[in-house]
Amino acid sequence: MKSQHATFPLVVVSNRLPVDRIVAEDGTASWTQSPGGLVTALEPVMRVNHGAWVGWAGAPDLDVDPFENNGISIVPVPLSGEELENYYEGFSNGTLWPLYHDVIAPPRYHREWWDTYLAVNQRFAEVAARTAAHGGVVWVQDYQLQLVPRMLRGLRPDLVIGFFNHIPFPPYGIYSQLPWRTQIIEGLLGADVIGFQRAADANNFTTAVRRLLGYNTNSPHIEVPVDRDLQDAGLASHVSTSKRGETVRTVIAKRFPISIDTQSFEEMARRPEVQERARQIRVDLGNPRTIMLGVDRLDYTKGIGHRLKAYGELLTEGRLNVEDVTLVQVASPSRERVAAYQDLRDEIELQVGRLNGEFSTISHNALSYHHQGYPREEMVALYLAADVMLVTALRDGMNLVAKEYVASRFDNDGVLVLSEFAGASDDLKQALLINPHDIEGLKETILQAMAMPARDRARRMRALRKRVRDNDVTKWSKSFLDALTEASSLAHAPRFKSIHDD
Ligand code: GDG
Repeated sequence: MKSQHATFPLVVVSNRLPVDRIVAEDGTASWTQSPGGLVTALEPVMRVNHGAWVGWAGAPDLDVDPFENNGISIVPVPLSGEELENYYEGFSNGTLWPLYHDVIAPPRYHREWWDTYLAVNQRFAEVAARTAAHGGVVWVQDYQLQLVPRMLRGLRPDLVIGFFNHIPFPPYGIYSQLPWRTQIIEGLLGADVIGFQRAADANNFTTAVRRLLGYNTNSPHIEVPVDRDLQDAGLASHVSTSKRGETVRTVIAKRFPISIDTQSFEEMARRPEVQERARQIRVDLGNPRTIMLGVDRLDYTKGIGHRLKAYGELLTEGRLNVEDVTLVQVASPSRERVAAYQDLRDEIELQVGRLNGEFSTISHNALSYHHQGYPREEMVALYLAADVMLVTALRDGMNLVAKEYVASRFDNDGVLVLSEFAGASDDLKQALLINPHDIEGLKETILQAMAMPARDRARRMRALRKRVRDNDVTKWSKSFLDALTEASSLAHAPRFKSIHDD
């Protein structure tokens, strides 16, 4: 048990801390901030509020004391190798991930995975409870930690608690498979505000609450009966009496679509060396008329196989020619210890090998495939070089790649082909929207994108850019934190400062 440490008015809790541990050759360790939209968005507000970030440090059995990094207090939660196998690779990525993505892959239900998920969530809740100041705000992130809100409320009824789900929430017919479906719903309802990417996700959640618990709902509000023990002890905050005469807390469940740090992508794209790199990429690819691009974590939800199938058929049918077109696919390594991901890699690489074997010439490759991660600058150069961006996810909470492509195209050029099953399609209506299961439709849309006149490309891109400029990640975090502030003022807790306060 760690000694009592400082407490903070704003605490973010996520599976992974926003820092990476670097060990030098001489064995000395240091920390660097890992790049990511979430930390970029939350950094300013956390600095102003002396915020703390609770999470796992990225290596098994690493037990380090809290420390400060870039003005944010970092509070590590240690996890053993076995816990990571059961809680992270097992329950989070072998059960919840496929279940929440419409069972694209079969979810696996193991009681020992669940037991560890419960124990690890309890540990996160305890660390968060020790870290938050009286009346403070705690914002829990994502599907690995769905039990934390309720556990935390039990430990610290004075807190204002938010939860944001980065992935979809499935329809009840699918969700109801989960043997622990009621516990998860109850876990989430410990929060005051529960955020989802799409209105459909919030609706699915609310339906599950009604079906499983029978609570009164009036979107976006859910009435959650308050534990009588807490009431008697005077510990229940923000309660009212429902029409049925019960004492209830009101929980808000609604859409808060996440975004990116739009400005930083545009700034990077405007840098002369990034533009030069984009030109060089085109030359290195043999100066094709059209460069198409896919950028994804190598994940079965991203529809990479569907994309390759459509592209391969267009080549086979002679409707595309490798002298004119190249598809660059960045498939960054992901969850490599989970069996389904190893199988997916084999399948995709078989497809890539076949297409290149059959269609590439000495001077032109059908596919330029990369199973590696790249620096942000290289990604932006690729976005700038790509005439057509292919986002063909079978199911995706949001899909930030689609927004990053748009943010980078300050030249108002390029065509975004976007799956209607990605949350981003709610906002980015000026993209060419596709159903990735409809291979014929996808093929037609690829050809349409390649043939689109410059004026139409510019018109669509300008409209897309306005959406992404007007709705960046700072606006997202502000609207979520504002909803929490409102909940906190109702609960008579001290209001924490927004970055927009003087
Ligand atoms: C989850 C949800 C939701 C990828 N390869 C490289 C690289 N990336 C970056 C992209 C983008 C991020 O990773 C991927 O974000 P996505 O949103 O596309 O997808 P997930 O990783 O599945 O994220 C998703 C998101 O959470 C946020 O709520 O949108 O639906 O599944 O930023 O650029 N970045 C660099 N090198 C790479 O090789 N530098």
